[in-house]
Amino acid sequence: MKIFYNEAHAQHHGRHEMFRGELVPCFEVPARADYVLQELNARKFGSIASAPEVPRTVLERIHAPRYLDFLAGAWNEWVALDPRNAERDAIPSYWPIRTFRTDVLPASFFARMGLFSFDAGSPITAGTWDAARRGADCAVAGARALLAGERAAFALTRPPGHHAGHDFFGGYCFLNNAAIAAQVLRDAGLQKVAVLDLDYHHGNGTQAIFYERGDVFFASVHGNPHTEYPYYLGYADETGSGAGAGCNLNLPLPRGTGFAAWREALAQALAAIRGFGAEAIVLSLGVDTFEGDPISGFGLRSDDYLRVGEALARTGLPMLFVFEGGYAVAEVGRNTVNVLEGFEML
Ligand code: 5XA
Ligand code: ZN
Repeated sequence: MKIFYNEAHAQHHGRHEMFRGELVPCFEVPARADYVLQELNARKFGSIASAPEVPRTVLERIHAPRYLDFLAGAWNEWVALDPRNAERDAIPSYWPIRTFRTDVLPASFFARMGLFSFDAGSPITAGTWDAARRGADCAVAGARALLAGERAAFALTRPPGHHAGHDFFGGYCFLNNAAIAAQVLRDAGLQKVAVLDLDYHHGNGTQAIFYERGDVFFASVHGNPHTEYPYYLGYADETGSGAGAGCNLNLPLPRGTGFAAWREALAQALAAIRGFGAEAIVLSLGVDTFEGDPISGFGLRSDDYLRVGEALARTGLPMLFVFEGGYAVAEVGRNTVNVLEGFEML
């Protein structure tokens, strides 16, 4: 398996996020990727490389130019407002919800930060843009590895991506790595691609990006949004629209779900992907389904992730794994690499 590691990931290191009414230290920390890298090295797993830089036009296949402009300049704008801002992260606190205008790009930095986001849990730091951009490079390199004939590749990167939409960040995500990779596969000539999201949280950004398209199937197994983040998307009756009708499958499960029920949902998602006729799968690999995850509520155990990898391998489809969530930091390496090992062993 080819592994593309984002060497710039630690440049994104948020200090605080808004969580249940208070500012708390960020859950999404550089150590997460460090532990995965450590585990890959310990198991002598795959060849680990850095990824070449992709032109911005590749990002623009998924993200709005004005959103990319905002992200690229956000930190400098923030610090220009007050030099003391260099010591604190930028966190949005105003949002244009229903009845407000979103066509106007306000001059105010705070107003634009709210326009391009949906929560206060995703701080922008000095290195956020570089880390996110280099992460997208890893996802693209992984997609290109599949196109070159690799059976599987892994983009080991953070910040994660599946909550990021066409023109918004949130849920610790800024650029939608999985969506960018799926688009690269399509642009290279694959007719049908699937994105399968196994993170605990519904990948609202990925769903929204492909919702009206018939060429990219999106399937997700996740915590029921009635009670779980991101709350406002991820329900079972969202099945796609227009050309994408029937190409979106949400399998929400209640908090407390264990592996037996979870793997049945996985089997259902894989059957749907097979029925769609996907030629490759981009796998949003979050391991916050782990029983010890501090912000999630499923009960998967470390050994279960080996079985997950095996089930994915049985599809026989080329697979690009893209790292997403997982905050039981000390176990995140073992759980993630268990999926990859289960896949490789079959
Ligand atoms: O997959 N998404 C996450 O793990 C982030 C959830 C953010 C909750 N504030
Ligand atoms: Zn998650």
